[in-house]
Amino acid sequence: MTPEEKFMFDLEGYLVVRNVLSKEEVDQCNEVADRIAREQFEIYRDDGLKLARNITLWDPCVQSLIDHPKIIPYLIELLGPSIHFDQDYCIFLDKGGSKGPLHAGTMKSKTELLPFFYTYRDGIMRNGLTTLVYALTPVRKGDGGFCCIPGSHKSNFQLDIPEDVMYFRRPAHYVVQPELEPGDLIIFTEATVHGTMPWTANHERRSFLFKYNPGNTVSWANYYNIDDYDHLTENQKRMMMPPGSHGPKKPPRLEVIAP
Ligand SMILES: O=C(O)CCC(=O)C(=O)O
Repeated sequence: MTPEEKFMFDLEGYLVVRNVLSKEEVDQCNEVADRIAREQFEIYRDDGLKLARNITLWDPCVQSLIDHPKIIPYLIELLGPSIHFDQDYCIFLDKGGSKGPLHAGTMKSKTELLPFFYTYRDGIMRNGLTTLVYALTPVRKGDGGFCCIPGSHKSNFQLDIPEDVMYFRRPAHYVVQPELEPGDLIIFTEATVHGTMPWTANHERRSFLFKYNPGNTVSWANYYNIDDYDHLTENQKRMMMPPGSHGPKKPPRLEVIAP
């Protein structure tokens, strides 16, 4: 991560990294999606939302995104050397589709302790659940899709965001929707308030989401089973270990190997 990227992530709670996937990698993922996605959608809503979980089982090219060499330095910088792969899914949207309103942040639940946080101390950024969104189709200004409130990971007034803004009934200048080319990546901490604006473009939004935690925390209750996968890399195996840091039954979590 460059000093400017660290500055931007600390300032805004999210970052757009351009050209993480090559054209060949994007084409491969789109070809797999064309071939497989339709039978896999767990959610296929009339409004245009299509969502499937465990897309890393679709094809080796999707599995390879778990520890893509270009993302490992970002994960280590933001989560520390021990990383837990929490969950993966795709969000495809047809015109009119949306996954949901603005949500997450650090204070959205008054009762539940969420594993969403952002802190900085002694030169180290520490994040809870951190999400990578790969764009497989273009996202232009006003198309909708991923949006967030930059800087909200540090806001002390998250509970005061008005409901009509949360539900996109009233546009607010502090909600941004990044423009993306296929192969671009958004990295954000779930401590940043974010959501999915209704999709307005004629083409399909295709995005793959990969979520990670520090090695001793978890968000999604279903852990990965390494027996479901062929040819896991060493880093993939390490990141798929159940979360935790101590305990007699637990094999020592090994640090992710930097490329
Ligand atoms: O549309 C997006 O990329 C955001 C998705 C999201 O916030 C979620 O799945 O919880």
